[in-house]
Amino acid sequence: MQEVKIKQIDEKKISQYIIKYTMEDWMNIVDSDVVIVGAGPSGMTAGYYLAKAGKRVVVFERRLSFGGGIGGGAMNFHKVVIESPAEEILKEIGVRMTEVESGVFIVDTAEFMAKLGAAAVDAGVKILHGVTVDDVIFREDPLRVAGVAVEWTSTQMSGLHVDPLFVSAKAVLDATGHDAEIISVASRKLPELNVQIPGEKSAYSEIAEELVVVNSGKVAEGLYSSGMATAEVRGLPRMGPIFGAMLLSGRKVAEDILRDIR
Ligand code: 48F
Repeated sequence: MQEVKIKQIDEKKISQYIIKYTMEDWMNIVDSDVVIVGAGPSGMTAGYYLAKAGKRVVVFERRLSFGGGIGGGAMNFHKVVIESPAEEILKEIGVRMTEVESGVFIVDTAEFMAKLGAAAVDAGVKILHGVTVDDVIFREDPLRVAGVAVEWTSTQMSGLHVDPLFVSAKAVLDATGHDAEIISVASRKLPELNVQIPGEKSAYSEIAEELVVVNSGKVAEGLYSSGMATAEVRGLPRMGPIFGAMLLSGRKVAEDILRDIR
């Protein structure tokens, strides 16, 4: 067997490197162009297009994984359905698909998550895991959302009273899925934003997909929704394990944000 000579590193140097480079990243992250909350399909797609256009984008994800609802597929089956024209996006990032009828594709959930995450990271998106966003920052004259408050997910789970850190941004995207957590907290704490939340309706996949895409976009100045957060905020039906609209709504909201923060 070939001898393998492994470089030896002192424990304190391991710590020093991690701390130094983490803090360097955070010094930039606290002043981002766009904060995206949630590394699900719509959030990562939005991040991919925003970073490709040169914006400084951070995604805060509560969990230690990418993909949000992709991994669970439908009832844990490892396939989801994608419909035209969303396959354009998957082709662009190299996801293999089987066309099961004209304009309808089936994909593997693990490949979908891994390649979407890799595409976003390669485009320049910073994805931070284990971070929960629990509030927004706002400014008056004109009234707008100007960033978010972040906390470690583990701190939140512990129930300890720890104040968050703040991250400023020109745009905040709520890509948190069915609960629209960021828009919900903003509408509750800032009634002057005048955002009502009718709540998501039961399933009607045929119409829900298009409705989610066209309704994704600005909710208030500086605050945007994509994916299932849009269904919650606009009172639209759910659609289950068909994911075309998640990708297309991410692309659509990225285009809207690029127009607004140019
Ligand atoms: O739910 P999720 O996948 O959002 P999406 O992009 O896609 C929805 C589909 O997965 C599926 C569907 C499609 O037909 O119905 O449900 O709308 O991903 C949302 C991500 O946001 C994270 C959460 O852990 C998940 O990975 N998240 C939620 N709230 C917070 C958060 C928060 N407050 N801070 C940080 N991350």
